[in-house]
Amino acid sequence: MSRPWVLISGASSGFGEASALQLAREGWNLLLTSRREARLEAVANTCRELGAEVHVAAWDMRERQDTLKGVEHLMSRAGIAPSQGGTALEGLVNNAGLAVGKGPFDEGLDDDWDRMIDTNVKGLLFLARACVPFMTAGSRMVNMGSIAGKQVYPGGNVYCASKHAVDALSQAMRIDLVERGIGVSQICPGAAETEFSNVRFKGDEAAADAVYRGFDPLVAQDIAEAVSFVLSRPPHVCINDMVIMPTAQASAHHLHKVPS
Ligand code: NDP
Ligand code: 8X3
Repeated sequence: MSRPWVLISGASSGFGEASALQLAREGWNLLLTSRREARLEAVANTCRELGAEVHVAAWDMRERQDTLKGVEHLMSRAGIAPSQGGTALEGLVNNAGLAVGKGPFDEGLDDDWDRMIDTNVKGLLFLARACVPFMTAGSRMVNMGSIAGKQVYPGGNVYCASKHAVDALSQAMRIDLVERGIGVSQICPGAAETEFSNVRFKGDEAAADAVYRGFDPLVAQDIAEAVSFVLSRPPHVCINDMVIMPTAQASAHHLHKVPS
């Protein structure tokens, strides 16, 4: 049997990179995207060593035309053309996203708000819409939500709003795609140590490190295994929503930290 194809956004680091490696090990072929091409190529080469066929394309998901062109390019490289009786895209991991800044909304910066809303909400929509024509009954979409899409916390305002939008869109997409047999899942992690906080705090490594000090956070591999679980359910099963937290984090507001 030929290996199924999955497209992963945000594959240059964190959850996306770990998911690419996990799925390559499990027999998937990969289409990888993000903005940093050299990082994508490095991930792709490791996945190829694991036996996967891999194609990469770098673009900024905030650009709708680039997203459309990027998806068409990747589908053509992989020979994915279900409308012509060809193979289909069996998985989409809509993972790229970011937080930028943390503080009261009335001190928020326009550029930070634009980056979060344009990437986490509109970018996710652009990619999903571009990929659906290449999916068929049995294909699955996995949207990367967050505990920030279930609860809000101090200083999280716009990031939380963007992830609440992902929560709403995941439910709406599930409704819109049910008659086509395409399953839509959402994974909502709590605190996970990736490049997320380095991006949020704009390269302030001390601030980023402090987020994860005093407890055992999730690591990218924890989420990669959840992505793999969701994608590998039998055709009649759809995991609608999965909230995954570090054991030390009981909610967005309750993090048990032990001073070192
Ligand atoms: P990382 O910063 O490690 O990864 C984010 C990925 O998104 C990178 O590959 C980045 O690639 C890509 N990306 C960001 N902006 C764009 C853009 N405009 N166009 C294309 N790609 C983009 O963080 P995580 O792995 O932690 O984050 C992945 C997802 O998980 C995000 O949606 C995040 O909100 C969510 N999340 C993270 C949690 C955490 O605690 N870490 C918890 C809950 C959810 P590049 O820079 O190369 O473009
Ligand atoms: C990332 C987790 O709690 O920093 O989505 O918002 S949190």
